[in-house]
Amino acid sequence: MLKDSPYKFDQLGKCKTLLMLFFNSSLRTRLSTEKAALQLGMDVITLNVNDAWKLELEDGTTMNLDTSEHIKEAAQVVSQYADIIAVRAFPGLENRKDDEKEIIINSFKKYVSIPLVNLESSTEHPLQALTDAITIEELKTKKRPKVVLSWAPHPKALPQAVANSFATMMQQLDVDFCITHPKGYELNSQITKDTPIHYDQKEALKDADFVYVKNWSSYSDYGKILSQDPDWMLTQYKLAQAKFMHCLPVRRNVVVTDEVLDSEQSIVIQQAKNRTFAAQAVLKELLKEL
Ligand code: AN0
Ligand code: CP
Repeated sequence: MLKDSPYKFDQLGKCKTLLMLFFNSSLRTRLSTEKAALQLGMDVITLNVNDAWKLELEDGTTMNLDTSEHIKEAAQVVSQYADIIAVRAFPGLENRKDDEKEIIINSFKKYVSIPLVNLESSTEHPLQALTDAITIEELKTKKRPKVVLSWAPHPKALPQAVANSFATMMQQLDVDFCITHPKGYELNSQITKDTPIHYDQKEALKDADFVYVKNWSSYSDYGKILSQDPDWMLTQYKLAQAKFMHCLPVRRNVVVTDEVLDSEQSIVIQQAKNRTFAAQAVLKELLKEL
């Protein structure tokens, strides 16, 4: 409905401000969420937090080193400038317990009373998962499609957030869902639950309708790169007749071949387009409550 009439609710956000805070880089999340807010008639303020004062996250510290301002004040201050706040804060990938505390997102939760939107935190990327669900729903040609989440190699250690949220979302849809990755790349079992896991990628990809490719670093050997095996790169042969999905940004010829990305079977551009409508659906619900 929002896709057909993007401006249908352009009065809902009138005189309301969305404040977006980015602790990390973004192309899609930043622009699609801004577009979503504008389509709802909101004003948008965006800050790259690294341009502001360096924030102290821990409680009770003596701040005589390089942090200038505590998140306690910063969160309360900035929330006075907005009606909805949205935050992106990636994990450090050094200490699992620290990352799972979601200290940045949870500090905002603790110190502000306005609605808070997660633009990818240490462990979750919910707006991406909502987008992915919308895209599968739009393009499926059978009632219960087979969806495979496949790990792929990457030169940098990446978070598990996208994979976690995608798995959580697929468990809620009427799809035949499985995950494939090399040994040692098991995601948090509290998230994967009883989702089938295959260590043989070819077996997992058999008869797939949608193949969602994503790299993540090890969860058990936390934040480590255990394999860069190019055999796990997605090729046209392995994709067969399936549609190719990725959240982007993607490294060509490392994660997936040019041939797949440039083919008609790649739906990554449509996926990125749907980011706007996923964000808009969420903001619309939040605005209704204000
Ligand atoms: C990030 C990640 O893997 O979580 C963001 C993806 C949306 N990717 C990179 O840092 C390359
Ligand atoms: N997919 C995604 O979240 O992209 P960005 O990191 O560019 O926002």
